[in-house]
Amino acid sequence: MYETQKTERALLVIVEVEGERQIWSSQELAEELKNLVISTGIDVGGLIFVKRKEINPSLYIGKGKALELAKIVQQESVNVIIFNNNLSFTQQRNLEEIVGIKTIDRTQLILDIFARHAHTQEGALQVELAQLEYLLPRLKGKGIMLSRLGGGIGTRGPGEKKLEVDKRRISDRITKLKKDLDHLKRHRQLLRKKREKEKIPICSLVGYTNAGKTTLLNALTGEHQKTSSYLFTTLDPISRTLHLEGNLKAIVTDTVGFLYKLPPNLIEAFKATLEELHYAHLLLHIVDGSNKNYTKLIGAVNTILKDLSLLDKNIILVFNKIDKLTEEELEILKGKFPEAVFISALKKLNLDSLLRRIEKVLFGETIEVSLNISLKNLDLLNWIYEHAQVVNTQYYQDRVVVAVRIKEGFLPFLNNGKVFFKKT
Ligand SMILES: Nc1nc2c(ncn2[C@@H]2O[C@H](COP(=O)(O)OP(=O)(O)OP(=O)(O)O)[C@@H](O)[C@H]2O)c(=O)[nH]1
Ligand SMILES: [Mg+2]
Repeated sequence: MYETQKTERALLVIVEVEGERQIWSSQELAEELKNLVISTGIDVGGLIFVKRKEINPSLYIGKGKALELAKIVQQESVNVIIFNNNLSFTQQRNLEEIVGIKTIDRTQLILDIFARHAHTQEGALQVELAQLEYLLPRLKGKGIMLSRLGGGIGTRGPGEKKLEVDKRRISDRITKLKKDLDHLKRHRQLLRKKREKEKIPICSLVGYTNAGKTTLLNALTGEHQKTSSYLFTTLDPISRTLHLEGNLKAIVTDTVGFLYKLPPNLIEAFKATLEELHYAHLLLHIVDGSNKNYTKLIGAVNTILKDLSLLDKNIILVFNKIDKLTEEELEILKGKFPEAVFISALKKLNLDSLLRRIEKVLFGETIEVSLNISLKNLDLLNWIYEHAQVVNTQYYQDRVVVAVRIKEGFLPFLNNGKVFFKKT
């Protein structure tokens, strides 16, 4: 459906509005915008900082600044302007009239990256939904040039053919996409029910884009999922089995990366996937410990977790990429976050202590108990041999007494099977 066009060169615009609470400095925002743009395969041709007392409703920036941009466009060979802010349709159209080239905003840029990286049916449907929902309110009246609106950066829009359809058909398509997504959601619910029956706990990886979530999933489960320094590499979360000590198992799931000011309609479109996080027994919040902005990265992720009502989950904070830190830097970090785990997913450093922590949260401490089991209950005996370490067995006529080392998290399960145990 999508075609890659010739290489584009972009002029990036970072607008700082006076009085707006700025968590990130303009330089940091510019750095991130650059990385996002590079992730789309577009060259960065220039960078402009603009300070505004307030947003200009018709142009976002001032007329003078817009004319300045038009001049730069003529001098430098750039063919797209990318704002780090979100523009209204009117602002976008008016700007384009002045600068003479395509002008897109932060949401459109991120939608474009997502469109490139969605490979599964569900991922593609979610991105298309977000793209059309972004587009729809921008279709006011007749005669709007859809090709300029819907085409994303020009490479990954919802396709030429779709751009010719009218508002009505876009609405119909949105309804259809929602229905299809709902269908997939039900399918996932079935899978989840099956897992619940099997009593396998779920551990989900969350974190800022590029933190190393997929690298960690690969390291823990022997997978070979794609990782890269580009942002938003993972859009189609996968689940794999994690084998823990003593025959214990958990499911690890990867998640789409988070970002500061992730467009709300993207979160909305990905809600079904993100809702899965509610069923996780444990979240591993992965942080790129080598990024000097780690506090802001953690804050941005926590904001999204809060919006999704996930902050009351069991969460282990995991600082990744410690191979890039000096001993001293690592010690400082440890001092600041005594509860966190420090690893390198790439170099496989300290993964053991992460696994122990996961086991502890999911299954509790290992304790020794003695169990009194009827010999008729062979299923349970088999289960015990699978999930516990049997230390001693004494046979009687109709029953067996086994002393086992078992994770305390399993005790309620034994009790449901009406086995009485005694701590030894
Ligand atoms: N030095 C170092 N690099 C790492 C480590 N873990 C991951 N990386 C690198 O960081 C980049 C991002 O890794 P990914 O695993 O793709 O990150 P992610 O969190 O899955 O990113 P998205 O899917 O884009 O959200 C890749 O270039 C990895 O090789 C680590 O422990 N040390
Ligand atoms: Mg990933």
